[in-house]
Amino acid sequence: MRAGLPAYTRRVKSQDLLERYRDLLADAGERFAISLGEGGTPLVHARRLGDEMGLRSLHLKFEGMNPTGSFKDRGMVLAVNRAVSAGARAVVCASTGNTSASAAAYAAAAGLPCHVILPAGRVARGKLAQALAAGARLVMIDGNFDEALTAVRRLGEEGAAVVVNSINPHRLAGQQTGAWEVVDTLGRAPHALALPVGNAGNITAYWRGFRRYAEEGRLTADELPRMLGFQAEGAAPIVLGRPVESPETVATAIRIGNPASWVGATTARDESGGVIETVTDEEILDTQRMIIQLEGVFCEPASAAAVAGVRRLAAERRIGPDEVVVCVLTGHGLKDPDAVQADEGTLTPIPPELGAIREAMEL
Ligand code: AN7
Repeated sequence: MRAGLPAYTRRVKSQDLLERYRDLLADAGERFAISLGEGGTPLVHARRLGDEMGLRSLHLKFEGMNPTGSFKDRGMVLAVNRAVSAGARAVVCASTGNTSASAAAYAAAAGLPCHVILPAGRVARGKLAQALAAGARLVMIDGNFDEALTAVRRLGEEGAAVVVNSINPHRLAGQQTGAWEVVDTLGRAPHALALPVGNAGNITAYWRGFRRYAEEGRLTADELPRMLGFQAEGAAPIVLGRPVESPETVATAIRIGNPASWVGATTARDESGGVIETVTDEEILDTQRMIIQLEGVFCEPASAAAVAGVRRLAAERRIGPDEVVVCVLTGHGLKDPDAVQADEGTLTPIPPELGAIREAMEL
């Protein structure tokens, strides 16, 4: 801090994510002008959910607690800071929703225009509201995420704007912090780490993060976790071994048919002795409800895919009851209110009379 400036004039405080991991992320003397307080998300020991699944040490890394409600903020903060340093005039991304919400917020904080290319009709309402509210310039295409990303790559090559999708290396660099926080909080690496796989950037970044900690001597090589990735059955290119032309799933965040970090994901799986498998939409929604009703943690459908996968592996005894397992809950449930499946009560009004209310409450 410069002498004479009161502390509150500093936007980035020492506990902020990029400062906490400065030794692993920053160039010498690099200044980070922008932070929204990303990272430092809760790691919840899920005792009731774990009991239900036969796991004694199940933990939920609740990434919905990031400033824009998803894990994307960890990488976006670094990508946008560096775009600003490089003199960018605008940023652009393709998105199934969360990347656009994050890009819009960080670009707003940086005073940069933000363009987002979205698949029409398939972006959850909360995510769309976030991008609109932040003043992003929305372009809806009559196509899917993969087609939007293809266009964005071209726009980036033409120099129209800096691409802040995960093909921007600063995104995955920043997302390694998720792995580092898990190790720092647990005091060790888990035996297994599960996450949903869409464009496959996050599984790539987590594995890179664990490997980096091993190189730094903060973990030993035999402490590295098995990486468990889960795709939705209707959008499972990596599991099938070929791109899916028309991906479909209720978990719109991971409705992706040709992931950009495909090789990163299979490398993480193979080097760690892990798996990438599918879960059905029904398992996803059922597990989303279990997580909130047993733990009070509300995540979006895509995030529940990771827990649904772990649930299946635990039932099949492919994960042992005493293994330390972390599931990354990548996004907040409030992002996608339309996906909520209620099984109790009714939204149909009744007369405001005690008798009728008692009856409705089944007292
Ligand atoms: C909640 O916002 O691809 O495998 O454009 O929003 O790293 O792609 C979102 C992906 C998981 C998959 N969970 O992560 C986008 C986008 C949530 C997500 C994923 C996404 P990657």
